Amino acid sequence: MPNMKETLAQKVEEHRKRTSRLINEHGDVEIGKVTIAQTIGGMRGIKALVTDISYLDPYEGIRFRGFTIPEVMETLPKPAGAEMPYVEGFFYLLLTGEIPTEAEVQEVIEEFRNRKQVPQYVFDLLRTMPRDTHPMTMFSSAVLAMQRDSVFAQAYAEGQANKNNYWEYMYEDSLNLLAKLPTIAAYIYRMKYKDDTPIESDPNLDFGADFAHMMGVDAPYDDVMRMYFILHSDHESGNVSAHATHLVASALSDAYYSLSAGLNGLAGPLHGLANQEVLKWLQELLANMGGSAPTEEELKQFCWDTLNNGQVIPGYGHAVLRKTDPRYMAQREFALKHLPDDELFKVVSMLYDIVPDILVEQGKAKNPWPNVDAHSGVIQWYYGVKEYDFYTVMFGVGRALGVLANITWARALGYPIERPKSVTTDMLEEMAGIK
Ligand code: CMX
Repeated sequence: MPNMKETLAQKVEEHRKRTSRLINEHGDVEIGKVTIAQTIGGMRGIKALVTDISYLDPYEGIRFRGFTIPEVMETLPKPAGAEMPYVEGFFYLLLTGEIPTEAEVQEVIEEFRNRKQVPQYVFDLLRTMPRDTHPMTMFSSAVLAMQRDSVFAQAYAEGQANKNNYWEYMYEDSLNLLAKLPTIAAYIYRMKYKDDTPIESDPNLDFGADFAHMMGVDAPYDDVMRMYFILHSDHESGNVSAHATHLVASALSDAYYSLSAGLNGLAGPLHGLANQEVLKWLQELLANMGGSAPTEEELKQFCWDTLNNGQVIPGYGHAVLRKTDPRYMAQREFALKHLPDDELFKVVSMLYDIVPDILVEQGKAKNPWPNVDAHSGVIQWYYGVKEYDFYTVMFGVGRALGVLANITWARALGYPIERPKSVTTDMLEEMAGIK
């Protein structure tokens, strides 16, 4: 049975022919036009990136390697008694495009087990940082610090790496990194919020279960985290964390530099930090109600107050999606099953009925529906992880699965350094015929 790397190598070989053919024989085919609004407006909708790992349809939502979220949850192998699939098997799917067998998943688990030892200097570094440092700063710094161990950087410096084998070093770095991320994230959590009482990794547990164990939270939190990591993994290449990772990697920076850059982008309130913002906002809302359950009218008023204050309603809207995020729906289904009577979940459900109409009435947001961040914090809160400024770190662990698979493929297909062209405002005015 070929292992994950051998399977990937075969896929890479086949795929390279498709990419070369497109560039060499059809490189001049036009696939779109660019307007002034797109150039000024964050490049929305410009088709300028290629990825086969996930595709985001505005109305259907995300597909991972062609599979919808329910199909992923249904099809991938699961640990005995678990509702959610192994994260390792999901990573196999992202990387190779194939649904792994149980034996193939076990091999990936073994790969991660062999690579999960976090160097002591990472813990030392984290301990030197002021404890009130944002956990995303700690997480990103830890990833960056491990750059000294990059096998790509070393091979490149020693002249061993060439365009044909770059991806193999990127693959090694990506696996080395991924295997360590749950331990680093949980260490930050226990150090910062749980009186500095880190819990050792259990080598017999899978990615999701070991993270839950190191967080010190009982089942079914292992399933919560398998679901969480899978749902947050990938959302095409144009979102800030994926694109930042890809952009930095395009300069032949290694996986450590690249992922750290992506995490820094994820830490922005319009992106990953929104899940922290949602919980903060919900807590303010409840505090405003004096702790009692809010009525529909009170919720509407709070939403309008937020908007009239010039703030966004966190967890709602999206740059690409034009319907309720299926990642929101997957978490809602989980909540309906496991925490239907939770007070916070009830408020979140009420907001789902109220906010879209308000955003439509306000008339600004192109998508009034909830995104993934509107729901993830509520489930964490229910299971006792109430330190909401930690939530984006967990998003980052999940996002690493997608972006590291992507930059491994980008290296394999020889995607070049990114360098879009800029224009001046004068030029745009001339093109618009107003100058
Ligand atoms: N509440 C209030 N106003 C919103 C809004 C929301 N939830 N979503 C969009 N708008 C506003 C925008 O701020 C913008 O206003 P201005 O014209 O005054 O600048 C206008 O509607 C048009 O924006 P858009 O084209 O619909 O949205 P963008 O593609 O520019 O931005 C996003 C997308 C997600 C940043 C935006 O919807 C937003 O800020 N949402 C709240 C934050 C959030 O939930 N982010 C998480 C997204 C998922 C993730 O990456 O994790």
